[in-house]
Amino acid sequence: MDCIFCKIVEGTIPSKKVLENEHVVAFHDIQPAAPVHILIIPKKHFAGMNDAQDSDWPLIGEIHRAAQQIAKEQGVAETGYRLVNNCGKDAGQVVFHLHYHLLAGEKLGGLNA
Ligand code: IU
Repeated sequence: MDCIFCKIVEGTIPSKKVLENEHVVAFHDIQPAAPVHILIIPKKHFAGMNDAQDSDWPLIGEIHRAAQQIAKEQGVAETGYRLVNNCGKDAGQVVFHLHYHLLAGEKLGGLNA
């Protein structure tokens, strides 16, 4: 399968990883949209949120737990952060391996801004 995020999981494409455990990898986005911009992905490949199976919900929970840990480690837990999943064309999803963006480090625009 030709998936760039699977290659990042395997390590065949380099990334600046901030967290890795049995199920989840997190790394710096190559085109940061905020001072802190980290992508959190499952090691298991699925294209996006629409493809999550019932058995995947614990894994989605693992991603949220990783986000909580990363926010603390990046020093943004108190100032605040946003966790975003883009699902499909209208949301602007361009990489079809499920991922969440953790954005922080400044006052974020958009929702409630
Ligand atoms: P999106 O939710 O699919 O739109 O986000 C994809 C993100 O993946 C986007 O912010 C890219 O900058 C980022 N990215 C990356 O960090 N490394 C890569 O090799 C590729 C995309 I391709």
